[in-house]
Amino acid sequence: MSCPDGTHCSDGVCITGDGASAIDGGGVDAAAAACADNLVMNPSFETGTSGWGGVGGPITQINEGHDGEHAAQKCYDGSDTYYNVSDQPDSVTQTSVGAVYSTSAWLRSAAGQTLRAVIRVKNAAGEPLEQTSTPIILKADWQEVTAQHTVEAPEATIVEIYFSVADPAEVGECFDIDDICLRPRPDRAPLADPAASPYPPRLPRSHSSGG
Ligand SMILES: [Ca+2]
Ligand SMILES: [Ca+2]
Repeated sequence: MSCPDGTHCSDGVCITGDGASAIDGGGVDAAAAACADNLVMNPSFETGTSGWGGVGGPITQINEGHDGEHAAQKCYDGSDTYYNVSDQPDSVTQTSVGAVYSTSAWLRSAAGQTLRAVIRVKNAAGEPLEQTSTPIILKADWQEVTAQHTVEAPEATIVEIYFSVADPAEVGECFDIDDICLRPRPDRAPLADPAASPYPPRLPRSHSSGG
């Protein structure tokens, strides 16, 4: 069934957005549905690039998207040794030990750069404490990259995400990004059910270690 603008279909009923994901009415419905608890403010760039910044060059809205009609493009201008797209301001301002976050985004670049998707945790002063990153080699077609991080530092306060090319090949290279998700996972560490673990299963230990 089809629903009016600003609503979406759920179990055959047209309902309005669920608060956190109802940023605007401009074509973010698919992304919102795929990332219901999204912590980022502007995940799909349908109305611009607000909520995103980064170093090493400008970020602009482009008229093609993985989700919707638009994405963001980041281009290297040589002003730093690397370039990235970073949430601005940082997406999470209060976290705690044991909290688990997952992020995902869709990226593309015909230049074939290696990019890292990073979840970084900082203290209240904004100093980095810990991070997890996933590398991806960009291609001309859209690809999804994901990363997950469990907060461990007692002074952890802020959580941010960024998507960074550490070794640009040349000034003027760019990558496109769209459909960004950051959400808390309900399964705070430690995970009780191995079958539900997002991590690869551990190799069985020696039987002699039992007791
Ligand atoms: Ca989009
Ligand atoms: Ca940031």
